[in-house]
This record gives sequence, C-alpha cells and structure tokens, in this order.
Amino acid sequence: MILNEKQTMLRDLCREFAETEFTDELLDRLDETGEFDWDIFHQMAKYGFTGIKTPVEYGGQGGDSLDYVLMMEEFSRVSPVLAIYANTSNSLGSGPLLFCGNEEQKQKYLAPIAKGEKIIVFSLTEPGAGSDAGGTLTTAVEDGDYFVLNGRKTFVSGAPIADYAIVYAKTDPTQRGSRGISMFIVDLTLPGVSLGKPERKMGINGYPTCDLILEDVRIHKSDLLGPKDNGFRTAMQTLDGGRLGVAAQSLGLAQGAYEEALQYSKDRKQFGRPLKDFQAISFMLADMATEIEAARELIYSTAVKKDAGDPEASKLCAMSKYFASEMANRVAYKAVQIFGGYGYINEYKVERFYRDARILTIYEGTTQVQQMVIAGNILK
Ligand code: COS
Repeated sequence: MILNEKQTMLRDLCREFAETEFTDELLDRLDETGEFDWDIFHQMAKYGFTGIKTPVEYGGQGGDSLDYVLMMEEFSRVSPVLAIYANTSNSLGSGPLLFCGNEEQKQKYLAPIAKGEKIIVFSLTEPGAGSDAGGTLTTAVEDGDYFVLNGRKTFVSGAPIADYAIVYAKTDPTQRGSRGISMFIVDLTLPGVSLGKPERKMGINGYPTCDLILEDVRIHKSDLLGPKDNGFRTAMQTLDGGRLGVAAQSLGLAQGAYEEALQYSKDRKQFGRPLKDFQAISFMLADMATEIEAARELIYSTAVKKDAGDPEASKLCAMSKYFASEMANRVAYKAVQIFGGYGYINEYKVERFYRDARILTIYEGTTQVQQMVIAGNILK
C-alpha cells in the first residue's frame, strides 16, 4: 500500500521517536528487571501516542486504525515491549468504553487514559477460561445500587501498574456459555481488590503481568459498561481491534529482526566471504523479506477495511494476527540462525526478539483461536 503524506510523516515520527528514545540501556534494563519504566511512558503520553486512536473529543489524537498500526509497527521494530506501553489505551483498554460506554463514562475515563494520566487494562482470561473465554466463573450479583464481584482473573497484562480494569463477570448464571456475561469498570483501589505476584516471563519483560483477585468488590451500577448480560460480544469486537494491533506488533518485530540479520550477513565473514554471499543465507533473507511484505499488505489493508465497516473485518483481523504472528516467529528463528552462536547470546538483539516473538501466537487469542474464527467465518 502506498502511504499518503500524513501517514508517511506519522510513520517517520514514530520511527524517529523509537530509534531515539528506546535506548539500548533502557531495553536492557526492562529485560533484566521486568519493571515498568514510567519516564518513557510519560514521554509517549506527551507526544500523544497513548491516545493516537482515541477521538479528539475524548482527549485523543483522533487517528484511524492504520495510524495505530503504523505506530505499533515502528515501535515494535525497536521494542515490542515498549509498543505495548502505547497500545492498551488505544486497544483493549479503551475499546469497550468506545463501543458501549455512555457519555458520562466516556468523559470520566477515556480522556485521562488517552493522555496517559490513568491506565486501564483488559481482564477477561481466568485460570479455567483462556481460549474458552465464555467459560468465565467470575460472578457479579446485584445488591441495591451495586454489583458484588467475586472471582480471579489471570495473565492480566499491565495490572500491576493499572488504575482500572475492564472486568467480565457472569451476571446471569441461568444463561449458558458466553451469554449472561457483563462488563464492569473496576477501580483497582476498591476494597476487596488484590493482585497476584508479577509473573516471570520468557519475554516481553518490562510490561508486568499478574492475577487480579476480586473478593466481594462492590461496583456501583454507574460502572456497569454496556447492557447487562451482553458483554461477551463487546469483548469479541474489542479483540478484533486488539488482534490487528498484535499483528502490527508482529510485523514490527519481524522487520527489526530481519534488519539485524541483514546487516550481520554483510558484516560477518566465514570461509573468506561475507555470509550474504552464501546462497543458503541469502535465500533465508529472501524468505524473511517476502513474508514481511506479505504481512504488511494484509495488515494495512485490513486496517483500512475495518474502519470502512467491511463485514469481513473480523475474519481479516484474525487472518492478520494468525499470519503475522507465525511469520514473526519464523523470521526471528531465521535471524537467530543467521547469527549462529552469537544469536543465542543475550548481548545481541535477535536473542530478545526471538523470546519476545513467542507470545505473539498466544495472547489475544492463540493461533488456533484465530483459525477457529477464520474457519467460522468462511464456513458459515
Ligand atoms: N464481533 C461481534 N460479535 C461477536 C464476534 C465479533 N468479532 N465474535 C463473536 N461474536 C458474538 C457471536 O455473534 C455470538 O453472539 P450471540 O450469543 O448473540 O449468538 C457470541 O459473540 C458468542 O460467539 P461464539 O459462539 O463464536 O463464541 P464461542 O464461545 O464459541 O467462542 C472464540 C469463540 C473461541 C472465538 C472466543 O471465545 C475467543 O475469541 N476466545 C479467545 C479469547 C481470547 O482472545 N483471549 C485472550 C484474552 S485477552 S489478552
């Protein structure tokens, strides 16, 4: 796709920001400590990245899905971890509010989230309800002006640093499966809310993840989001956009790993020749470049079609995530292979890209869930 002048400027701005601000020192620190860096988050917020897709009237930049994709791609090219810092507020966190928040909820929550003053996270998965997201066991029982929530959510990305969580809970146990589930905005300072210990992960270190535990948490009815008993549909709609974001994150990671391998193949000599002069290496590079380009075209066109209301958008988002996340793993694998033993040493960027790539085929719906969504669409 040929980008217009405004899109090219945005891409260049994001690229320059990432190359300048995402320093090696910062990336090493995130990976080693696993701790969130507030300075870079505030810097991103100052530039408006945390609200790139939020409408202007709610404190954002009013960009479209392609703008968001370009930002995610460019940030992930340098750091797929720091890309997430700007992601949640444009994706899973704000999605449910934009889809079905009332005006009061939008005014109260969206603007501070878009400006990076508050952080909201998405909390769907439970220990026994991962791919089977409709199997949620968390309950919400009406009590006067309140709902009383009980349950445990798991793998909640960003929970340790968040102010609010969108929580899915069963409000009508007589309805089966994904029906009878409602969405709530939960203030994480409320009595009865506690957090599990931050998980130690293979990659994506520096964006902490933990369990969210709810024990008799009283949520005022004004924080019920959307219609009661009908929250699952919004979760799925939100995940359509989230999956496009993970696809763009995969694309950026693959591009970063490929560029590292390309340069290395020119610098490193074996048997008296640079690696690039060996057909085995040049063919790997050719495969990497081709797959990246194919993913880019699919993702960009999906972004445009999604905003245009294309009825195929849900399927295309799943296809984008499926193809790009698997592709990023293939590319990261080959990048490590080209680096040989050095690729296995954590001093080299491809080692981290390889570890970070592994989650892409898992979070926001595994590859197999994407295949279920795609098959469900083409076979209906
Ligand atoms: N947009 C709007 N509505 C959607 C939708 C979408 N993209 N996808 C499904 N729905 C609706 C369906 O139309 C259906 O509505 P009705 O109840 O009115 O008929 C409802 O949602 C349930 O859909 P479905 O029957 O397909 O749900 P399943 O329980 O079979 O689940 C999968 C389908 C597996 C696709 C779903 O559970 C899923 O995406 N799981 C993975 C969850 C995930 O990504 N977790 C990561 C956590 S966030 S990091």
